Amino acid sequence: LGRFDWQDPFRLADQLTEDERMIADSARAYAAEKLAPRVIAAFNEERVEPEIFAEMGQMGLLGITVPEEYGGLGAGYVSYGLVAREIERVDSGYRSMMSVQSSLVMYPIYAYGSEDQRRRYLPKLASGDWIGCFGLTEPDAGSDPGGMKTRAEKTAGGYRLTGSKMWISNSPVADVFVVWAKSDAHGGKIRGFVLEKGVKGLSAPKIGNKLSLRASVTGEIVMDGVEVGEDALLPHVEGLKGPFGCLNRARYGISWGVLGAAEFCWHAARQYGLDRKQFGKPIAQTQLFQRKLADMQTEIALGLQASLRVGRLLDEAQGAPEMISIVKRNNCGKALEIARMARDMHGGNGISAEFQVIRHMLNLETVNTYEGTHDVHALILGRAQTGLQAFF
Ligand code: TGC
Ligand code: FAD
Repeated sequence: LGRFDWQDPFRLADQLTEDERMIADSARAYAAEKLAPRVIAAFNEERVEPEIFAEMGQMGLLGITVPEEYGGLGAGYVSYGLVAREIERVDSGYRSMMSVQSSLVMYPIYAYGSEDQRRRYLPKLASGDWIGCFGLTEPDAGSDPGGMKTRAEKTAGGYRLTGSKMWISNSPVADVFVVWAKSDAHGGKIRGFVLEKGVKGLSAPKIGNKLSLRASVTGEIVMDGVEVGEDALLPHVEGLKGPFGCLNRARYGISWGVLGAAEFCWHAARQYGLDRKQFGKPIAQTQLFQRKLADMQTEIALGLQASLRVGRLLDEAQGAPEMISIVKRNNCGKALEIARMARDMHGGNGISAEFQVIRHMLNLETVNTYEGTHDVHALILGRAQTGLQAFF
């Protein structure tokens, strides 16, 4: 008979390569030593710490799937998922910072950019010297990004961009803005542009008063007739498949990340149940408490196996967007339920910042919404099995 490790029921660790284990271990050590000690204050004070990008860059955690010649690690998607899991074990906001930079800024510049754009941006984004953001969502176009109003008009030397983006991670501290706009010169098709901080007409005001993801800064992107050269256009993609190609990668990473947050909550609830006595015995010695622990362990173990499978398929260029919708939707929804359960299992202490489970719970509300809401992914999967679109 095999051994059973309650923390790793299906022995995920045995299914990884030596390199993958090393990358996960170093991300875990960084997250525990550098991120965990500052997160409670950062969340409470809604304070973003841009130096985290440079720290992550030094650890090789930014753009790890990008080839080494552009500053990445040239690692696979399983490694990327393992890093997301370790960072989000501390906070979803920190994972957001990492995944926007990697999947939503470095990936499109690598996959859709010119050689000049790759050389100009990727090494500085990989080192964390430059911070990137990704502008797709608008005030009136969230789940339906095809309804965007931002326009790029042709000028003599390039384009003039006008419009505004809403709910953009990292934008107030960003140096590099990947934005999506309908381009008159391309028959109104959606095109990607790379803008740089400081260009006239570009601003990125912070959105305050968030009660979720407070350790990661979120803002608008306002483009008031921003003039850029032809070299700002991402030449190799057009249409919604441009931004969706990036979202596939980020959504997949999120499917691992949220399980890191869920594992934190599960372990915290277990320990709390062992320490806390009521009615003369540890609350972990009650049937209801143990059933909750069993549910948490089961959902996390199943979710991790599913994400590992999708990651292996992505590494073999066999991954499909619908597979990613299954793991993004399932793992976010399950992680949110687990965080809510862990909050309950901590009783009154569960609402204290010190015990951390309510912070994860609040963060996961955002993660369940961004990158395609739980229900939008249900509709993607419904369409894939019926052939009938139910979006409109
Ligand atoms: P639809 O007709 O389905 O597709 C339009 C075109 O796009 C292609 N496509 C994809 N390509 C690659 N990967 C995918 N996953 C793709 N999904 C669609 C499709 O083949 C088609 O191409 P073509 O060549 O035929 O034109 O488009 P639709 O307008 O009906 O959209 C449907 C829907 C609802 C699925 C889509 O709009 C959607 O997914 N909405 C959710 C929006 C979303 O996820 N926004 C995310 C914003 S970014 C963000 O949240 C970052 S947070 C990051 C952080 O802080 O960590
Ligand atoms: P809506 O689309 O208005 O949805 C509201 C509700 O209606 C949801 O429950 C949804 O499921 C439901 N709904 C919508 N359409 C349908 C339908 N057809 N059928 C049934 N139900 C439907 N965007 C970026 O571009 N870049 C970023 O970096 C970024 N970072 C973010 C960071 C944070 C903290 C947050 C909160 C959001 C971020 N977003 C970002 C935006 C995010 O992707 C959107 O919030 C998300 O796509 C949902 O869009 P919406 O908020 O407009 O909600």
